[in-house]
Amino acid sequence: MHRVFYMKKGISSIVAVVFLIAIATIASISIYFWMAGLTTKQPEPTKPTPIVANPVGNGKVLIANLGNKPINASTIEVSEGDISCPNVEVGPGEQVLCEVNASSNQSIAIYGGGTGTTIVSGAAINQQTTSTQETTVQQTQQKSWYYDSWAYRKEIVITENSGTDLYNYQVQLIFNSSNFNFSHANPDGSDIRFTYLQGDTEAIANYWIEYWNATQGLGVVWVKLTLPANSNVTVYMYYGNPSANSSGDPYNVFDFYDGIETGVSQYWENISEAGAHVYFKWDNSTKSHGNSSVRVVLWSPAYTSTNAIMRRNFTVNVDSNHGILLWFNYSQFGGHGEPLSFRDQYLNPAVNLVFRQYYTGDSYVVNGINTGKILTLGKWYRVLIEDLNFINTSVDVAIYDSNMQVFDSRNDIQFANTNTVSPLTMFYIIQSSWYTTQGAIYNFDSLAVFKYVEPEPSYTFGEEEAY
Ligand SMILES: [Ca+2]
Repeated sequence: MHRVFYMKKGISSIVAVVFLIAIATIASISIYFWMAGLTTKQPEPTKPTPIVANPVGNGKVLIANLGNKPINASTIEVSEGDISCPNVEVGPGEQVLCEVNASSNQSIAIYGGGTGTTIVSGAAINQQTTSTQETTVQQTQQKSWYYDSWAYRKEIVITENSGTDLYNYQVQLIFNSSNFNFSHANPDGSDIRFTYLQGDTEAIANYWIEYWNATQGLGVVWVKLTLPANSNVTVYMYYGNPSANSSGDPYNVFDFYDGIETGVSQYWENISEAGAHVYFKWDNSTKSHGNSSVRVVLWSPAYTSTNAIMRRNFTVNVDSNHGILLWFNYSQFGGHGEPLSFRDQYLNPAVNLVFRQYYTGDSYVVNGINTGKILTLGKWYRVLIEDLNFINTSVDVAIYDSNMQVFDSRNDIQFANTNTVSPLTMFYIIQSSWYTTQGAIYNFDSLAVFKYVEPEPSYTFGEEEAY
């Protein structure tokens, strides 16, 4: 018995070990497949992106993306009738204007972004714009207050004047001591925020502070809005929160923006002719906005027609419905430096907007015209170019100093050759060759493309409200 017992016990131990190994192996395999199953699990369904629809009359509905993800306007649908929206991506805080074909007294549901429903009445859609504005006024009086940690807000009514529906249009707002109490906001404007009214709902509007100086009592801010033709949009500017940090982002505002914040990007291309010298450097010691700008040294050592050229694709087609913004700062004049040169894809000089100053003491030149104005070395200037209609030669150029005071402006600039290619697709900086001893050295920053129509939208400021 003992012997058998021991033998049984011995066999039993081996069997137990084998069983343990088998169980461990099976468990490992099971856990492996369970984990593998987890990792290949189907993704969570996309959460609905909330939208709100605001009838603006004349068969049109303004639809706003209240979520934090883009939606595609072409996927917006209605429960009854037809809806026609531009096939564009509508980012967070952006709006799109859609046309709705609904019967006069019908309530329809509008779906967007995979999602939530908003009910609007067909009667509201079809009513005249004038009565819609009355409705908006009543809704304004309901006194929503989007940012409840902010002490003040000011109503700004934006009016579309060109008779065209403007999608995601960058409205340039000028604040001064007669329309704004700078002492109620942070000295650098870091607490300002913008919303726009959609029915009785406020939605965040994207914005960028280009300039803000409380001591001087001057601010320039770009706010992106969709504006139905000949209609008003109500905007609220919030301010009065000392602990708020700046949140404006030019990349969310402009059609194109390059702030040179993370080095000279791969988008800049050196297409210089042989022999030309190009230094194109990221520079965090001199900048107009953010952390850095780009420092450009272009030099053509030969006394021949050698060109040093850097170019960057705009990523949008720049035509008469766009404007261009740029900040620049010379540290050396020289040669035929052309820091602002807008040409077509064939480098067609007929659409070249030459902007240059040859040497210290010379006045600068725009499109071959001596302006009689002398730029100062080491100072930032801002140039705003609007009405880019090269075919009709009506380009407007305004130069501002670093305090946003007008330094010079040139309207309806004429070009020698009106037979030009439009739109512009690239931005060039060019140094021609004629002087062998030095080239131009300058920094530039905040290259932006914005939408532009004439007449531009206008705006009126309401009274300050306290929370
Ligand atoms: Ca910058």
